[in-house]
Amino acid sequence: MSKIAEVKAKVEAGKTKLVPGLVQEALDQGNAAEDILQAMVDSMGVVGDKFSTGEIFVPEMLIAAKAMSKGVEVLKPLMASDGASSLGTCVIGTVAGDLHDIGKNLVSMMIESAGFNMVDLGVDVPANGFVDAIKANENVTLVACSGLLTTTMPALKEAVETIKASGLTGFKVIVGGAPVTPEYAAEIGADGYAPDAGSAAVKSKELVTA
Ligand code: B12
Repeated sequence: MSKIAEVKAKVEAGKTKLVPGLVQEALDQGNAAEDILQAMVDSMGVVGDKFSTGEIFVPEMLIAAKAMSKGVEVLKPLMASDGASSLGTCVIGTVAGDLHDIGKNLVSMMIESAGFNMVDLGVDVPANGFVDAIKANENVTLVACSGLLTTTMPALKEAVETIKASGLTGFKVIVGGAPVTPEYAAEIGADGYAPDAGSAAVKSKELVTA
């Protein structure tokens, strides 16, 4: 089994203690950080499918997510920026009722590498939490809202509407997450949408420099 395949298998199995070492070994063997990350993202797809079919349950899903997060920690220094931020501050969070943060964390990492200072509000962020953070931080040029559940899509809508109704200006709002489509993003009044972390960075830069 290749080292990357081993990383994928151990993330799926939730081997939190083994994953960081395997990720490092995969890097040492010359594998690109992006390829290792993709293998772990693929693992989450497998885990989700197994959950759908009742083969595994929430605790297994949670432990696999923890294993992936540990692996991402090893990759982060290789993917994050050199600290030169010139595009302003980005406030990011997962909307109310939603506890999924792996995708949000990857998006945060990539937006940071595009040149933003990040203010991460974490998960289960009420709509007003975004508004409070825009007020509390200087030079907020971007607000990024993540939602992973079909049941929290209304919370995404509420977040965007509350931010827009706050009267605050000077920033753009980008949304994303597995159930979000470009059409839905436009419908709820977001300024931008991206399907994954890489394109989120490109879109974010485009939004604030346009
Ligand atoms: C891990 C996981 C969990 C973990 C989360 C741990 C954590 N720290 O994140 C735990 C165990 C907590 C969990 C709980 C639940 N989960 Co869950 N979970 C998953 C799983 C397996 C992986 C999610 C993930 O991390 N994917 C990998 C990342 C990299 O992908 P991503 O999140 O989609 O993010 C990418 C893009 O969407 C985008 N993106 C994301 N955010 C943003 C934001 C912006 C601004 C932009 C531009 C882009 C963007 O870029 C990201 C990177 O490329 C998915 C299955 C799946 N296939 O996704 C189910 C899944 C999302 N969960 C699901 C469900 C049902 C639940 C529960 C309701 C289960 C239950 N009965 O309790 C609870 C809900 C808890 C809650 N209130 O949030 C369903 C959702 C179904 C639906 N359509 O709504 C899924 C799809 C599983 C399934 N197949 O049924 N879950």
